[in-house]
Amino acid sequence: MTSISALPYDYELPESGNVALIVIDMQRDFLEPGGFGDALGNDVSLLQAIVPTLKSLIEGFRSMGLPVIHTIECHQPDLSDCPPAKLKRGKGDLTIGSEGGMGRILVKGEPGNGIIADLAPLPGEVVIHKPGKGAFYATYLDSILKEQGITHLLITGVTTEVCVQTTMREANDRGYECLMVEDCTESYFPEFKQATLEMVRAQGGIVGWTAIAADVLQGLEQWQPAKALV
Ligand code: C5J
Repeated sequence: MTSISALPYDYELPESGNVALIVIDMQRDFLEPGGFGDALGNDVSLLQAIVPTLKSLIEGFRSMGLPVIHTIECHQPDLSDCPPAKLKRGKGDLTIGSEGGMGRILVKGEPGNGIIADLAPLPGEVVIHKPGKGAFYATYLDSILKEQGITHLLITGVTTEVCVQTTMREANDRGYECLMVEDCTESYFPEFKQATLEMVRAQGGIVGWTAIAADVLQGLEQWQPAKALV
């Protein structure tokens, strides 16, 4: 059995079944100056800091031929898929659908809704457009994972305590073995990130595991040849 050095204990890689990297919402509006996150007064440099490590992890997956799945939080231009409760949340000047620095906020196809250039999906990689915080709600993600025999999810992206954690909890309830990659996820609130990591792995890994990217890559590199022998 090959495993990744993780908390609260080693994360075992499957003998049959596959592993996918999930990259949550690395969108221009959350990460770039002049975007939605910035306009709300957040320090986007906190989120930008994970980009080099996440890029290396994505490249590692690609070089091993393992699936990389991206998500984008977005809504249809007529906002028909945005529940009123989500639409009216925040009470700020900028809400979903209003004109921001990079087009309409969280609207599919707008410049700010795209994934940042450094982490652009390659042709053929799955991109899930999700109207909720969790990537399973109102999407085909579960069917895609099942079709590809994926049982283990390594979860990254932004923001840790919102869309990343929600997706990990949804996945855990559906029976996927989930690990959050500590240095490939970030929050505008560092204390929320820390709390999320701790709550995920509390009580013997009640939601799953956490590990750093270097340990993830090391485990996967050992797993690939072992899996080829199975
Ligand atoms: C938020 C996200 N925070 N991707 N979205 O609204 O976490």
